[in-house]
Amino acid sequence: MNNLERISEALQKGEAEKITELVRLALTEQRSPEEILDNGLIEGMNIIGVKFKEHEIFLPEVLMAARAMYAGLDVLNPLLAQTGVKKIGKVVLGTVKGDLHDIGKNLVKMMLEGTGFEVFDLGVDVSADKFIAAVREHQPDIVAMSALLTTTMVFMSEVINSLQSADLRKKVKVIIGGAPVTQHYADQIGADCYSPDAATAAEDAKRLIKYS
Ligand code: B1M
Repeated sequence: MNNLERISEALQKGEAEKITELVRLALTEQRSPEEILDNGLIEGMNIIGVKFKEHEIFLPEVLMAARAMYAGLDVLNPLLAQTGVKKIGKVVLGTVKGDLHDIGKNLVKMMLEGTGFEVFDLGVDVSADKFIAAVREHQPDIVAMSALLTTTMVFMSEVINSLQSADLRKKVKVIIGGAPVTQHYADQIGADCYSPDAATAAEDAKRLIKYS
């Protein structure tokens, strides 16, 4: 078993301290932070998702896995989001109303910051009103929304409608993402962009503000 497989296994067991150790070790083996993230941490979390769906494990195990994921991200964060990059634009980011999943959203934040965006992170369970207030306050170039539940992705459309009613829609680009979200859904609700993963979200954000 290689170290990435060990990371995936430790994540599934919720072994946060071991994850910290294994991620550091993988870095000393010259593995890139992206490889450790994709083939170690996210790989383990995907297996957790399948086991949860098939009722092989329950919420406490998923929470432990999430905690272990954050232990790994704590080590990778400074490497993924290189600090000191010149700011190229502003993003208001949040997980939509009713939704408490924040691991993917936090990855998007890291990647955006690494690319040079200033990110105003509204957290989880963010209502349309909160998004609108943040847009008024921070005047961002982009509003970015994450949703992990089929029952909450509908609130993305509510935010876009509220931006329209508040006469703010033309002032911002809207990027959406999260496991149940698709390009088709983005087209349907009038978002400017669907990004399948955090790294692509950062590239798309740059493209949308025409930064080259
Ligand atoms: Co939840 N959960 N969960 N959960 N959970 C899912 C999403 C689920 C698919 C599990 C399953 O059944 N297989 C299922 C949703 C089913 C559905 O609606 N289709 C589910 C459910 C049902 C629930 C509860 C309802 C369970 C319950 O209470 N009975 C409950 C809901 C709570 C709520 O939100 N109101 C719940 C709770 C939880 C925990 C709190 C225990 C925990 C979250 C902890 C946390 O986030 N702090 C949790 C977890 C961890 C998961 C799974 C296992 C993993 C999610 C994750 O973090 N993945 C998940 C199964 C799965 O997705 N395989 C599941 C890793 C992360 C890196 O991926 O977030 O997809 P992801 O982000 C990706 C892309 O989607 C993308 O970039 C990332 C990769 O680079 N992305 C964006 C995300 N946001 C983006 C935004 C962008 C662009 C890209 O632009 C703005």
